[in-house]
Amino acid sequence: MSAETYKRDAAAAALGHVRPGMRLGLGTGSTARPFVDLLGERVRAGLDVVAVPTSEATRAQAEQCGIRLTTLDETPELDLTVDGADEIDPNLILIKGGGGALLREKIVAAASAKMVVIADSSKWVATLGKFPLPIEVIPFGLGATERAIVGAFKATGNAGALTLRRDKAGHPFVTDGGHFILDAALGTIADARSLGSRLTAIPGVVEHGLFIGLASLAIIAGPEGLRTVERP
Ligand code: DER
Repeated sequence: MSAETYKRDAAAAALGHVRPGMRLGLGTGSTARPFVDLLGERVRAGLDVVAVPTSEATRAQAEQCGIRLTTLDETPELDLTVDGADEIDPNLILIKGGGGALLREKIVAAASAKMVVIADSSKWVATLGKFPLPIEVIPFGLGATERAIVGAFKATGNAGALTLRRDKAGHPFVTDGGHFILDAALGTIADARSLGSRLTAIPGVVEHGLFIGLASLAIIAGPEGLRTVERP
């Protein structure tokens, strides 16, 4: 079985948490995509939900699927967000942002009573950090912001190269919010909580890809089947 099949299995299981009338957050990426497709099938069969997409890509997909959309201005409290992740640790701390949507993903997850993270088993790790940590930054003052980020690494026992993410044409990758992304190859993340707090305190940092205390349930699909993990 392929990773794509496992992603779809996890997405299908997450659909079991959706109830009529719910206000949903729709994640972004290759695992969230089958969830949106499957939700669209239910909607076309009569399920009444309303949803906030976490990216322009998800908005376009959800519109095509016929899912009724809203915004956090109209609907500031959501019942459930379903999203993928780049890494998930046993405390359900996540690294997200591989697809560049971490800012809207975090805003939507934080506005939700519950976040369910869905993934194939390759995303489950004992220790976070093999996947480079995405950090969304304001283009103005990039050099100074990079320097401050390196300082935050040192202060929290972390180290690793920072790389400005680029698109296929070699230009800096620009997020839906008009920002850049720095990917931090830390290898292993020491003390995710204090690293997250230090990064948040840097003026040029818009958001970082550590999702701490947001996901309450993980649905992981792999060769051994499906398993669910609750946040300890
Ligand atoms: O960019 C993101 O945050 C995505 O949700 C990412 O975390 C998961 O993407 P994937 O499902 O394509 O691996």
